Amino acid sequence: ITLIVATRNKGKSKEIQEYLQGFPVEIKDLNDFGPIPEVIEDGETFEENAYKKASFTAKVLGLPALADDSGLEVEALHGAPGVYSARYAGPNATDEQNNSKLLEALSGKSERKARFCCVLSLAVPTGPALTYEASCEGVILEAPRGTNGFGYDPLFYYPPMKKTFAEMTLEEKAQVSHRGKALKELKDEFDKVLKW
Ligand code: ITT
Repeated sequence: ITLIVATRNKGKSKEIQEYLQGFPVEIKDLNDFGPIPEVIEDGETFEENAYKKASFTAKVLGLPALADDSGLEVEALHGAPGVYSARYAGPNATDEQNNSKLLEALSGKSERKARFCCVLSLAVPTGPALTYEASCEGVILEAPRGTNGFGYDPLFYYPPMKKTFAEMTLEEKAQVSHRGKALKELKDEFDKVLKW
């Protein structure tokens, strides 16, 4: 079976493909295809956006598709950037620009608790989708640390491992991250997924 990972985010795709290694599926992501119309991510929740991306991709390509909608919820910012995490500093913002904007928004604040959320949606060309979700709690540092990962990883400190996500290896991050935990749920149900 071919499974499409419905993302153009290379950091995300790498984590998902690494995690699903050993699955009896051939994995491709959207960067393996030519131009495909973009899904408009205008949902108010991670779940809505994940479902939109997965079902649209499955329909357009005629193959099962797995989408990940994720983001960072910062307590002192009342849950922002949340579903807007990818474009926090603007429509085509880079990770660096988003991280700078986050540091600015939290400057002078001592309350720095945050949570990464991930919703995975697995869709087939026709029919309903399966949903898996998980989160991971941590703290936003005052300066970046580490060079691995992507997005907000250098600012997201995970106290139990005394490291930021950007200081972890891919394997370490997968064990504790929002995405790793959601993928584990999917993996645990893979027999069901295959029959379905
Ligand atoms: P696709 O929609 O093509 O999958 P995207 O980057 O636009 O790519 P999202 O809309 O789900 O994806 O945005 C998620 C953003 O949240 C992502 O761009 C990062 O800024 C942030 N994010 C999510 N998971 C993360 C992680 O594990 N580490 C760091 N940042 C993360």
